[in-house]
Amino acid sequence: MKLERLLSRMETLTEQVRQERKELAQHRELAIGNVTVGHVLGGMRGLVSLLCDTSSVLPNEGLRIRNIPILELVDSYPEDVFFLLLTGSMPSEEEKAEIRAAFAKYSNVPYYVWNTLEALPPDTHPMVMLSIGLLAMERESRFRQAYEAGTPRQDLWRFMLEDAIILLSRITTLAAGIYRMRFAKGDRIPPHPDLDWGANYAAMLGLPDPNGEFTRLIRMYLVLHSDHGGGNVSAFSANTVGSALSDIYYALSAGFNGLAGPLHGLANQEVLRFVMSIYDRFNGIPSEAQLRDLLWERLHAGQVIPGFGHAVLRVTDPRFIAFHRFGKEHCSDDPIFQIVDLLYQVAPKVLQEHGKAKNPWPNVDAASGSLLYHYGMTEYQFYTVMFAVSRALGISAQLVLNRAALAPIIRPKAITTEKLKELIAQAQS
Ligand code: HAX
Repeated sequence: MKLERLLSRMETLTEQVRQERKELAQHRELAIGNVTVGHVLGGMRGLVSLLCDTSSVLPNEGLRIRNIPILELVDSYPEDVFFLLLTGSMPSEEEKAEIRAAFAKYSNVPYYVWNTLEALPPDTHPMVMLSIGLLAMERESRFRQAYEAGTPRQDLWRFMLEDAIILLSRITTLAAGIYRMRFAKGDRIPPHPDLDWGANYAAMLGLPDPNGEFTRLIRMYLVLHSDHGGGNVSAFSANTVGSALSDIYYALSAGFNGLAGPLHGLANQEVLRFVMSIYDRFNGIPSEAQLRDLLWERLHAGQVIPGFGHAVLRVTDPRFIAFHRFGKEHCSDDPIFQIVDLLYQVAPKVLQEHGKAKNPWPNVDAASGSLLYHYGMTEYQFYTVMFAVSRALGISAQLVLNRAALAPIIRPKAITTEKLKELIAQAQS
């Protein structure tokens, strides 16, 4: 693999990270927070207990990738953002060429993966197909082969990086092939070695793109979803699996299985389903009052408003802002986008009145699907795969960095309800 520049940066970075972790470990006993009963009952929400340097999510601002606000990266190429996630700097022109070539080099998916996917029942969810497709390729993991050959632990990150590049190189081909197979779109479109990662993906999906707008959307989509800190379900699951020195195929597949949940990545599918149901019910775009009534009806029925709220964010998600701007520019006549736009005006007020959601503002999933729909990707069961392909960038970078840092196995402690009661009684007496 010809990645000399990236490898030499990573070597320096690895030294630095290990040194830094050694210094930090001297303060091992210093308390930086309290574990409360609320943390134990509440899914560890807000409990600071992980290190993640690829990106951070600031409640009042949103995502920063290596401290760069996401809105400053919307016009970047996703493979350059992978370089940024990994190393902390944007690539030079030579490094850009190197990473682009590496992402293109391994983009053919082995035949046995297609055979495996073709054997599945035709109504299998595309996220299941993606997860199975990745796991089928596990036999090719260089990381696992290196581990079995007795490679010292401090050198394993190199093989994780090789696996990451190969996997990222292939995942767009795999996802596009799944799209075409699952939704009977015709033959697979092979990867084109001269195209950048995002353009190749757009081309392999095979949707009409007469003026390159869809390709632009896909590049932006891949960047906006590329990473979101280390504590979300998919990143946390993938890193937990990776911490057992399972290779990237196992780890990413595990992360994606979490992404497939409706409270996480499946929300983009749910949003479109919801928007379509609004369109069908009103035979077009509802009035503000009709939409408000419908949202209340939903809340009274104990259902969430998909695309709104967030576990960490307390403002409109900047990724939503980027998609919304794109929609205003390119799809403002599209009724589906118009309903998304109307929801943006009405839903926050309703959620505020309802008074439960800590964040009434739209998240990334509120607009992304309406744009894909506009360009002809009407099969919303596929939207979480779009999210997953993008998130593979960030999770892969995190897995490589964690192996470089010699991060230990993740092993929090669980206690029984009885023990928790006992601890509460002790504290009260
Ligand atoms: N509609 C209705 N009720 C909502 C709500 C919404 N959009 N968002 C939060 N609430 C409710 C919660 O269900 C919770 O109710 P209970 O106390 O009865 O359990 C209460 O408000 C407090 O929740 P919270 O602390 O504000 O939010 P959480 O951290 O518990 O959950 C979620 C965050 C994103 C899961 C939540 O806002 C939600 O379900 N949103 C709708 C689904 C969605 O858009 N998910 C995508 C999130 C982005 C993402 O991760 N993408 O991958």
